[in-house]
Amino acid sequence: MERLDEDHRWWTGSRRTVVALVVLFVVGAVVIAGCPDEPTEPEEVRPARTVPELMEARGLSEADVQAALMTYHPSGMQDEFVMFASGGQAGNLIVIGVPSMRILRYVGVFTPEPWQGYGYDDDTAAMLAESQRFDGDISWGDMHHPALSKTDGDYDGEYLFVNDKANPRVAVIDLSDLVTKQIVSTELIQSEHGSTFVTPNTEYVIQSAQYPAPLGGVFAPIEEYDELYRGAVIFWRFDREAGRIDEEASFAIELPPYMQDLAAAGWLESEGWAFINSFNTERAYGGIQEGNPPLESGSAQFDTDFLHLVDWRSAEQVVADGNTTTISDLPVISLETAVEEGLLYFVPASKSPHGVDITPDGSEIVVSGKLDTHATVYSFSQMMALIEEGEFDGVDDYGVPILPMEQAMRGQAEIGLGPLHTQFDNRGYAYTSVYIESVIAKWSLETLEVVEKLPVHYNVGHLSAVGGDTVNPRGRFLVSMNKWALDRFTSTGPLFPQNFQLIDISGDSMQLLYDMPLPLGEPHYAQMIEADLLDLDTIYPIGYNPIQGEIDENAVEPGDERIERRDDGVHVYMTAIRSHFNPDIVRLQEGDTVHLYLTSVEQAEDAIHGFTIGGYDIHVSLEPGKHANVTFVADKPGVWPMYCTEFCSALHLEMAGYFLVEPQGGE
Ligand code: CUK
Ligand code: CUA
Repeated sequence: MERLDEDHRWWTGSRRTVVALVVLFVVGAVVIAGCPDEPTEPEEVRPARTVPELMEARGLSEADVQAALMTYHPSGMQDEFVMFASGGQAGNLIVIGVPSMRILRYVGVFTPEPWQGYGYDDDTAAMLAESQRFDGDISWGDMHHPALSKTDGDYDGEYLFVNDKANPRVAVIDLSDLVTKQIVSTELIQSEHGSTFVTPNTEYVIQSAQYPAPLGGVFAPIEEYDELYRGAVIFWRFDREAGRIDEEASFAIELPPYMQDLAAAGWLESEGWAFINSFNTERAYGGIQEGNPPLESGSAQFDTDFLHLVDWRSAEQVVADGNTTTISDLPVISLETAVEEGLLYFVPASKSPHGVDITPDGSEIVVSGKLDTHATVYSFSQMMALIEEGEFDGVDDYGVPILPMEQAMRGQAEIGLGPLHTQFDNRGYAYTSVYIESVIAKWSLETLEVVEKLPVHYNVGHLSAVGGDTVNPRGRFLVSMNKWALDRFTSTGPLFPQNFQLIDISGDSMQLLYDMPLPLGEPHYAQMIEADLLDLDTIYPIGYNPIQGEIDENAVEPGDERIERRDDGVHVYMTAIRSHFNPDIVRLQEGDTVHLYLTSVEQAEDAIHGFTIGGYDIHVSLEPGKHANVTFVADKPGVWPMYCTEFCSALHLEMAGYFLVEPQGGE
């Protein structure tokens, strides 16, 4: 450090001082000598302003300017599409306007979200707590795949489902107010990945396991992997009237201990069937220290793995007939029954398959191999014919019939290195993300020929086109969800953002329009829908409890504010309106149980209040009309200011009051 300082303090060295003075003198002499009698005009340093000047100064091409004009939204102009993206490990949902790529909202799902008061009031705290498996205390989630509800195979804009891979959970988000309404969890499986995917009329939300484990969360030695470890697929029944998953009407099917991966539900021709790909047909389970190959190579021995075909319509009947075993509160169809009843078939898929996607007409299923270069296009009708005629290439170790691959597929598209996921447009093209090659490959569904590859930056995982996984893909835009960002953005240290790249797919060739750094999660998948297909309420009726879905029984009417001391504690009926809480002084004794009923009696858009009491880890968001209940024990004596946390009016700072907690025994 000292040495560095010495080197840099050049002005302290006497020799350097002499050199510097000489330089200054010479420069000064030149300046004076060069000074004519009349002063020269200083060169104009006006910053670039006109379009040509800006293009020149910033080195922009015409394509850049065109891209800017396609994405720029002047103040007040709204986006045509809305993208719902997973927030990854943040366990929340990200709402993004497309094509501007502006983040509009986060939605708390598997993780407490302070701004929304999500996880802090009684109802949301209970919802998060009840979703805990094995009475655990999980504070995060690993969200992967948002799924919009569908009617006749197309988005209907009513609900959205998301999954937690780490702690098998599925959440229901209501698109009338963008609030998480329900989280269901299961102890049947110990990890999941093939979720959430919905059947064409959202009869079921599909959740399939990933890493096999004994069903029901019991222990078994890993040496008994083949015999006791299992995968499973759960069909969560969605009750659209109630807007909730009906756990009672849900069921599961036991699967062999391959690592089931993504899932998809067929539509139109293939309606009634679900498709789940898998890897690790080898049933490797690692054990590097014990002389086994690591899972990455142990699971890559065979040339093919299995795409699972599941007849969920017939499975419904088997469940109705009671031909199930209950595990972890779910009726489970055993593997044996699934085979007997013809509910489950396999067809080989190229090495280590990842995506599984249904073509818009529902007639074909596209599966890519991560360690292969192809996307395989399976024909649903050919597979059904093979099943009908009982033409199998034998069975696997669990007795599941295997369809011959060659006769099951129409063909293969030669895509490139590491193809993953596929989406579709309205002009007969498929778009496949190619991870290792870092490109989006556009190929013709008719000829199975790649027509174009667009480099993306870098290592694309999922991609999302507008309606790209429906019977009605819209084309227009595609977002490449890249895992690596490398040199794209100003550095933020060792943790890089994700890179969402917006691509225009409406022209003859794909055009990259915009790079959006995403500073959250590792988002995996997203879905895009027309903004005007959403019908969001912006004001709740006064006293509405968004989680209960009705006017809360403790809703407070203006004029009805009060504090009641009862046997079970102190009941505080409080309203919020610009710019006061009423009551604004709450007198308590140490140890009192406080039942706080908070109603916003605002009915003006965007007039949002927040409520907190210092010291008590309480925060509530009060959108217009919203009601929330907060129960807590006033166990910390003292003077606790309460205040509004949203700058709601000119007198927002005055929207405050006190919780006075008198110590026991009075002091
Ligand atoms: S996965 Cu992440 S890139 Cu969870 Cu759908 Cu393929
Ligand atoms: Cu209400 Cu600030």
